[in-house]
Amino acid sequence: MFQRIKETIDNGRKFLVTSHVDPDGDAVGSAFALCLALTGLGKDAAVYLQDAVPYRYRFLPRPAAVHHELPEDGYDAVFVVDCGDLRRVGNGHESLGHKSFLVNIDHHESNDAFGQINIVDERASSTAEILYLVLKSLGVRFTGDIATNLYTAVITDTGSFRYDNTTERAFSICREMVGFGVSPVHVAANVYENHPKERFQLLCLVLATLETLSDDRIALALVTGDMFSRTHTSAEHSEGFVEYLKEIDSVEVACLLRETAHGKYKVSMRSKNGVDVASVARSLGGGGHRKAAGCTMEGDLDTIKNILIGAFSL
Ligand SMILES: [Mn+2]
Repeated sequence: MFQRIKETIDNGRKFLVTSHVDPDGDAVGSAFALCLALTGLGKDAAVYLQDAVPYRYRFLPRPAAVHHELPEDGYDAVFVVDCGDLRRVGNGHESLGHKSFLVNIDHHESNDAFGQINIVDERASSTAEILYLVLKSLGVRFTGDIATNLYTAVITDTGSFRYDNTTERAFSICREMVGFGVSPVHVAANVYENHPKERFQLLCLVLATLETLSDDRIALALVTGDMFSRTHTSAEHSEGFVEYLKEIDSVEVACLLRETAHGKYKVSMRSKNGVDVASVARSLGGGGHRKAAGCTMEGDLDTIKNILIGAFSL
């Protein structure tokens, strides 16, 4: 299954690894791990991420070349990790789509197989889990740096082994990575206990907008540009807020609406039991996983709320 990836790497010299805008732990960890592995195989490799690495992932051991502007082409292949859709790469995705040989490694059910090689397994806990298997098949030596990236990717995408993508394999990969030198307490301290106090000032404003709908089965909260400026924060500080809404006992679906421009919102959705938020997100032009998905919506808030309530039919 991974033979074509091996041939691509064996026959190439220069590679680019990229992932999605607003990168999460799986995006950063997978991109860094793959780039470090390619470098370890003697290749010339670089990472391109449109957005800056969020503060909580800055401790991750990083490759020498991490770009936030798409570098000139000339790559033998571009690895796109953790992106269900090439547009999620952000700036430069069109030129990548036209000019490059793309290797798509992902675990989103909504992945549309945009690559020349597609390794997509929606049963994998994380892209890092698939990557682990790819790197094993390539005979990569797992350094402590690669292991820390893969471990962090798996724990963040499984919500620290709380979500239903938490499988025996997710645990066993993490166990193996600890064997390669990962310090779980070091990772947890950076990812979960390293927030600036401004995050909590922002959270106060966001929680003040909390409302529950459809007999308390839908929880909805709002983050506006004004809240970011009042608390001197940005989108990275609101990562994970939607998870708090899901902690309400009666809630089946949690939605966080983040204003990205006037009248434009990035909607993050999470579900607890049977509701498939990926299909709702897809019907609204977005994508994701059954229990964690997102889309972009435009218009006035009441209309958006009504569309969401109707779409979830709860
Ligand atoms: Mn992921």
